[in-house]
Amino acid sequence: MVPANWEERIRDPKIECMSRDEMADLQGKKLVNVVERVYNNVDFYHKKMKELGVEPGDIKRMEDIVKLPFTTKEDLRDNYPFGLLAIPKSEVARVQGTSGTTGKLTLASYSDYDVEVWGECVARCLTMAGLTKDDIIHVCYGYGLFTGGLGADFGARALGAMAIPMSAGNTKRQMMCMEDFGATAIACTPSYALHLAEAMQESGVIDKIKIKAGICGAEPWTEEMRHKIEEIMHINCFDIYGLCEITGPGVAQDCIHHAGLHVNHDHFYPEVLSPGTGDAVAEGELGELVFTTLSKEAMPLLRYRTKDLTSITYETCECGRTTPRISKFKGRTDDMKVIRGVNVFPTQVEEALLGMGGAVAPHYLMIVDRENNMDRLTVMVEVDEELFSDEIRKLDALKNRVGAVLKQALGIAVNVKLVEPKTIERSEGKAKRVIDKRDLV
Ligand code: DLL
Repeated sequence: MVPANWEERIRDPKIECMSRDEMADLQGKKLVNVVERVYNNVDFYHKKMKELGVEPGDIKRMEDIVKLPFTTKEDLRDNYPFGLLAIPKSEVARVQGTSGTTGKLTLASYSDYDVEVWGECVARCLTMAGLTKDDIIHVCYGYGLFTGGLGADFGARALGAMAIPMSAGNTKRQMMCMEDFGATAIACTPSYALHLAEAMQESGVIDKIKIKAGICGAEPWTEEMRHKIEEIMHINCFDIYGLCEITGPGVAQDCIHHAGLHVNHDHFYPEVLSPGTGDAVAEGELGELVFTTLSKEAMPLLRYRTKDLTSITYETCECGRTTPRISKFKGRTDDMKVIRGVNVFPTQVEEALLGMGGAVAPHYLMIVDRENNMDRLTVMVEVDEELFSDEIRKLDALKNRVGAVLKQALGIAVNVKLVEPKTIERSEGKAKRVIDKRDLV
């Protein structure tokens, strides 16, 4: 068991600005500890390590991590719900799950200490966004098994700030509470932030609201989308990342320089690997993000394959933090669509549409189906209502322009469907950007 005072924590600049060697030493010690714990307490890891011929004694320093087995989402499902516990069930303080709505959920267990570390990591992120104990954080991530709401809440608590536990939904009420309680920060998905921003603009409350920062994450989004939200709300938006298996939000976040997301690597050791071979890719190259939890008590994971695609840099950031930074997520290996042999991500569509200087709204939906045995991609995009009352010629010209921009960005021809504002369903949680009907035909 990791003693509660195992390492220095609480927003200690020493942790976030530690030299590489010192950090590697700390991480190595923690890795030795976690490997010993899972080998002795988790049948799954005991067997996996035996199969690979690895004993805990073979793991002496951080570089030895490559000897360890991977863990996949399927392994979590096979051991659902409590098969990967490294502590007695009676010591589990809480469980959290993924936000997915299909099939069995992915469940993760947390001890009291795990919850404390989680809150601490979110507090570091809030601090990175310039927030202090004097801030009022309006949380509209969902509360419940999903880690968004509670994670932001635990972070606000660790920071000493005030949390407003709104959860998602009822935009009018959200705006009223934001104004009445004097919220200074908002925590929600980027798609919901955009929806709120537009609603505030429409109802004219934008100038009455004191929000200065948005802590947005839980889904892939682009720099263009960040600028859009920032521009409407006059705030700074930060990209917070996490997953329930590792801890909820708070695994990583960008600072004011927006030059990648700083990973809290004293607790979550990142590797970026080629999804095919499982070997490390070069610094700056795109690969699958893999995490080993270094502090987790209840359900530690070795080399967990997140399926999230990013790149990593170890250069010190302008802000002074030495923590490695991962690039804004391009997507997941499993939300990448292969359309007529070309890899397509929703973020590419978002970037291209938002790069059109306001010609179209940043609300879109990709529909993939088949016609004459060929894959077909249709992108529905919202445009200004006025355009529909204008001459058909203008609408056609815009449609052609959008088609050309998307073809250039994606490398395939796209069927464009321009639709009126609010046609595409708004999401209060994670936005649904793609409907793939190919499995159905
Ligand atoms: O989405 C935790 C979270 C809540 C993060 C609130 C940030 C804010 P899960 O439901 O387990 O947990 O989903 C995890 O969501 O593997 C990514 O694919 C995606 N994801 C999370 N944050 C980001 C982000 C929460 N900032 C999965 N950018 C992850 C891109 C993200 N994708």
